[in-house]
Amino acid sequence: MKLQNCLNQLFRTFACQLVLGLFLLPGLAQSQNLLTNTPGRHSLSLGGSWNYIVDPYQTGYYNYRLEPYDQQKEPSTSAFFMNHHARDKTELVEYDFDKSASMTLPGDWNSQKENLQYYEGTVWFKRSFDYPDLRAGRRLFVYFGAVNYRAEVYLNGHKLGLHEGGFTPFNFELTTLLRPRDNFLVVKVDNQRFKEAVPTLNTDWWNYGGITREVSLIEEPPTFIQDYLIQLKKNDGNTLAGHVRLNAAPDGEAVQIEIPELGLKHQLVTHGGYAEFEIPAGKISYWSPESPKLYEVLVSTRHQRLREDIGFRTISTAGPNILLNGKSIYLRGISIHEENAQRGGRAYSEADALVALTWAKELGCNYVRLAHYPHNEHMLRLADKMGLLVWEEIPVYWTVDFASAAALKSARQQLTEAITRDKNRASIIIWSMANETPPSDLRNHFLRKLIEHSKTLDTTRLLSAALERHEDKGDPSTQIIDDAIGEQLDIVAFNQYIGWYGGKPEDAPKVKWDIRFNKPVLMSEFGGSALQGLHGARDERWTEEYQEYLYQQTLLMVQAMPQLRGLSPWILSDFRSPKRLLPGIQDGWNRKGLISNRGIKKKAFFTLRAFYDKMATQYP
Ligand code: GCB
Repeated sequence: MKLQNCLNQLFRTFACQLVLGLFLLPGLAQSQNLLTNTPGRHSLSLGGSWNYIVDPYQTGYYNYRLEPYDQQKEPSTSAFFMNHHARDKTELVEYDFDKSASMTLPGDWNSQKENLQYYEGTVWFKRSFDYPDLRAGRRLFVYFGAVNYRAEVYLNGHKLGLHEGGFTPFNFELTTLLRPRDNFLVVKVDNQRFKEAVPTLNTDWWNYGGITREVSLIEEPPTFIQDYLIQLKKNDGNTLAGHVRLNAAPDGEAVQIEIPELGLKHQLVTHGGYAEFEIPAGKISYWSPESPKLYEVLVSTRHQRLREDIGFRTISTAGPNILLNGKSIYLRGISIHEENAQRGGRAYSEADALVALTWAKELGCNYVRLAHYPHNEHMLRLADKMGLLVWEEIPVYWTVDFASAAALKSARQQLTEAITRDKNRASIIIWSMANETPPSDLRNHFLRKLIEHSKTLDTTRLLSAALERHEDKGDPSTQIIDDAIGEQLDIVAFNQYIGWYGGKPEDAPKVKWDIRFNKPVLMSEFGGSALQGLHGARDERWTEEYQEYLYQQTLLMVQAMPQLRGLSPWILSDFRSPKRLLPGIQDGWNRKGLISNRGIKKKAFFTLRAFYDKMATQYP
């Protein structure tokens, strides 16, 4: 009897692991399988109206013993992902997507529904669709631009996988579960903050929840082009280098790379679904902010052809200089959060991206810092077209749990997904690992792992992180930049708020800087808050005059810093932050924008613009 019990137990454990494996494996495997150049693929948007259920107790996920339904062999019809409807009048069913409210996706829930403004927790989304025409052998994927923070995705009652990280894309294959009609896709979204998440519990921005970027169905042939890289080789403006990866393929699959305008046609043959190449670039025109030249690139196999507009430029450093196509440049930048302040909520559309980048251009920028997480792909594609250099960042922000293996795993995954998605964008010159993280051995280890990891994914960009300065104990007028992680970075960037969080604006030009690296240096943030329309003396907090004066004084300091190769002041426009609570002034907004949440420019906008106009002529 004892033996029988033991065998039963063993069987249950095995069965449980098998079920867990079946449910979870696709999710774990997904980030290697990210489809890139999605705008160039055959796809169908699932944007529009989705039904949703707000579920703060996760009633649709756990039974009353708090056991997850999706880890049971035959999930109960009480599980919301079963999208069950009562078969007759006797059956008890306590949810109904079709009778629940709806919201428009992509979009966050906080800005769309007043009662969800502060909500952090689980919301279930459901959308039904038909897909009658999937030809034999073809494959179908569901692609999410981003879901904040944790997404569990189910089709027709079966789990496709799980994704964590609120600002990067992921996809799951649907093919075997698909029906011609009446499919139901259910997504459980949870934006609850937690310590080991990236970002962690504490941030200075709104934790917008939801399916915040586009959702689409992408159809592929049986053997398809998963991903490719095509950029100028590191430090070599005459060679195009990269690789093509098929989803899986026998050896010997032929791939063709074409750039018609350059008369370039190159044949590759895959080994294990993968091929690398180096091709003479010929008479190529380099991409730059002044001349953002993009070429039509075609990548094809006998099954499919993908097209994409790609620019080519080199980026490197020499001592304190940043060299774009071999020429020293000064980065006239601005930091940007991904928010449409006027409409309210997370920015998601190309039109949103155009508003922000047009403002940056008006400000005289040649560069933007996309803070504090990877932005929507629209931003990068537009930056490529408009000629803006880009700093892209992952949300390793402030007090991420550097001791946690789960946090490191998540940060690595977000970095992988960001670089995988954006590595062909000429605009991106910097991958940033972190923002204002407190130095310690654990932090250094964590960031080193990320630095090593990013080098395995892309060697052509410069690596940086927004660090902090500290005061010289013996001489308070001296500020030191010596964060040990700077040794591993190509560019040392630091944030400073002299005149706002400490001291007065007029202290700034008196500061002596002791920067202990022979590398290019960027001031990745400075600034102060002003309520647009509030006027007063230049020493009166919150007035436009205070902010203007702070910019004037900081820019005097900036001009006396010979190692500095650029700035990205904080920030283009006011943005929502639950930490900013001063009534009548902040009311839930961080007011450091140069433009208000109504789209009105503050005085400091023009101060910075005048400085950038001057820099553009001095440092063309
Ligand atoms: C910082 C942070 C940024 C904040 C900003 C502020 O140093 O990097 O996320 O929003 O300061 O306004 O205090």
